[in-house]
Amino acid sequence: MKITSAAFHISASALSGLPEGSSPEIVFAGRSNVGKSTLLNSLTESKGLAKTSSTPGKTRLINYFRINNEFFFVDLPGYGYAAVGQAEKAAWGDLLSSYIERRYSISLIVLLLDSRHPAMHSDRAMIEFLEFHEKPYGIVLTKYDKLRQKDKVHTRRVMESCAAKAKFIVNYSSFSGKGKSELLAHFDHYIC
Ligand SMILES: Nc1nc2c(ncn2[C@@H]2O[C@H](COP(=O)(O)OP(=O)(O)OP(=O)(O)O)[C@@H](O)[C@H]2O)c(=O)[nH]1
Ligand SMILES: [Mg+2]
Repeated sequence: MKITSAAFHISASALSGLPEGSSPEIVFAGRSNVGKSTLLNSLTESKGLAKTSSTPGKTRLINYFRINNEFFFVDLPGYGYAAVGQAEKAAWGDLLSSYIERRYSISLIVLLLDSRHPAMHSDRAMIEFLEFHEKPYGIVLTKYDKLRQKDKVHTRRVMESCAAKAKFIVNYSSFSGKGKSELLAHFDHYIC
């Protein structure tokens, strides 16, 4: 897949605010600060399209980006952000789970995991959730530029064992561009 255009479309804080219609959606999910928004910018080669920050909790809404005038990339708020209160955490959790469970136009969920800590409790819970609901998902191991050489094989093995139904596992660095063409090639299978 080649990305020829990318533009912000809409932000929503509730399911009722999501776009109508049946354009397919490729959704980026993962813990806060794992690099979802940076990955979206890297794929679309547009630096400021999705807002990024070194402080967790930057993305707080469901953000839609129109790609190639054909489908959407969806940038989700991260889960597991410690600094928000319990009530807000629960509300986000409800919004994310009901979005993933009920939104029929989702054609692929890309679950981002930090390659240095790939199987944290909240990530395993997300994988279980996706597998239980039989959602098509693939894994991107982010910040691969920071992973030590000696940990690479271990990280891969851990992922293969705990994400049995993942359609793919891609090593990614938004800084070097590693994994980008591989990931875009996977997307071809989900956008007709
Ligand atoms: N070294 C390295 N840092 C990265 C990479 N991708 C993202 N980062 C850094 O990770 C931090 C978080 O990036 P974001 O893209 O804002 O993370 P997010 O998952 O969207 O976070 P929330 O919006 O809080 O859920 C930023 O400081 C990025 O520069 C990468 O591939 N390599
Ligand atoms: Mg973000």
